[in-house]
Amino acid sequence: MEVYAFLHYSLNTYTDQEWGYGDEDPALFNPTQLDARQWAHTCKLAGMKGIILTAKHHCGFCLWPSQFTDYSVKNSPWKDGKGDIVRELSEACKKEGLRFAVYLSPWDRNHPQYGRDPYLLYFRNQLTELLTNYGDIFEIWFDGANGGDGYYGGARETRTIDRTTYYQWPQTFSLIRQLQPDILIWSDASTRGDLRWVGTEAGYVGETNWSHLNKEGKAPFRQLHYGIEDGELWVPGETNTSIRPGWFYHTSQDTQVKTLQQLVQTYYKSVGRNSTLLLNFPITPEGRIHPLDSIRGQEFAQHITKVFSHNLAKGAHLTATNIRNNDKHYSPKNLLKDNPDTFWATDDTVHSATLTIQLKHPTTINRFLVSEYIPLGQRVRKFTLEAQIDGNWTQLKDQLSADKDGLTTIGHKRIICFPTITTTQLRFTIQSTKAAPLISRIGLYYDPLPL
Ligand code: FUL
Repeated sequence: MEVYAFLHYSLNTYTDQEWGYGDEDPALFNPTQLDARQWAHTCKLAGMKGIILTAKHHCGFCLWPSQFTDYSVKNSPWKDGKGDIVRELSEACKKEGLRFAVYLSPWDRNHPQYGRDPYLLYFRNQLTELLTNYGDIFEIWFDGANGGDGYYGGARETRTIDRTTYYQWPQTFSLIRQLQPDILIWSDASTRGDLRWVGTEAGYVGETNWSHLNKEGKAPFRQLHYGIEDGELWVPGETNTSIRPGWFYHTSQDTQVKTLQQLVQTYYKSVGRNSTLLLNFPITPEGRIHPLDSIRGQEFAQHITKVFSHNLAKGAHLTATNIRNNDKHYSPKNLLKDNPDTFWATDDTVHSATLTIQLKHPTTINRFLVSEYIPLGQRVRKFTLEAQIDGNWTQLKDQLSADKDGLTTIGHKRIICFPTITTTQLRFTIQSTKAAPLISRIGLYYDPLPL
């Protein structure tokens, strides 16, 4: 899905907070222009394929009228307590052709039983409501922040839990998979989910980014950020970040919306590094995505579409040092087709190979895109990219990379950002791979926006 949206909305929106304590009055929740269609339409125009909504954040306030608590929209003045934001957004997403997903905070600073056994039943009841009543849910997001001080039904105390055991994740996961067999579970709990946090919320993943993790419990930063080359499980990275400094809306941050340049860099450092990008828009107290964020989101999508809709390698002559069985089925010609199901492959014994790209005319470029055929795994460890410049083969470096090892993993998509050059010939060399490389796509592009 490459790029999808996060929407943060709760009582925090009305108290100018990031984390509610759990005692905030539901009467504060009173949007005057709430329009889930505006959210969905804005995300669609921002090039997003789906939306994840904070159905319940740490404060415990529910954006749907859960039958298991009074701490929800049903006790707010909005629509006289008859509204359901999860319903409105799931329907708006359907209309826009977007997929829909939910964030449900395991930590609940309002619930009297949080930290004790009965809360688990409550948590699973809520999961069941969300995963039963709102159609297909593509992802469920379980925040890593868990336990601490809170209101807890008036107790106003600190409750710590063992986040690896308290939620009994194995049972909770099987309930989820039973209710929504195709769902992706985002979790950094002891039981592996289907997607992993990349260890930072600043909007970038490691240049080396394996989509694998191991089965063991909690992963340290290195493993989250770079993946594990020989990990047994397929757990791709999802890069989450906000278009503003905060996740929730604060008027004081209207001047700090990320610039187009920052968003494009974030794209290169996430989608361009074999990760998805989960970009957050905060909802305003009126119940809208702010015009500044909405316009920036559209500029971002338009920019990416403009740059990547013209593959300047189209029409190039491609030759490879090895083609699997010399069979045209695996020819490098596949690399310029729009068909993601075909690829260039080498013989099983060949683990290094060079592809030469002969362009028809001198061409000005500064981006190289390459994709592996992911259904058969992520394989490439190391590669180089060279261009003929003034009669010399010159190594092209990734300007956004701090990795001294040179160019490493590829995965679903890797975009190399190098300084602008004009050339007619390039060489893409796979130097090391875990098995015969299977490359499904290459592209050359020019992005006029400075990095
Ligand atoms: C964090 C939370 O504590 C933030 O409030 C936010 O929801 C972010 C996406 O995840 O861990």
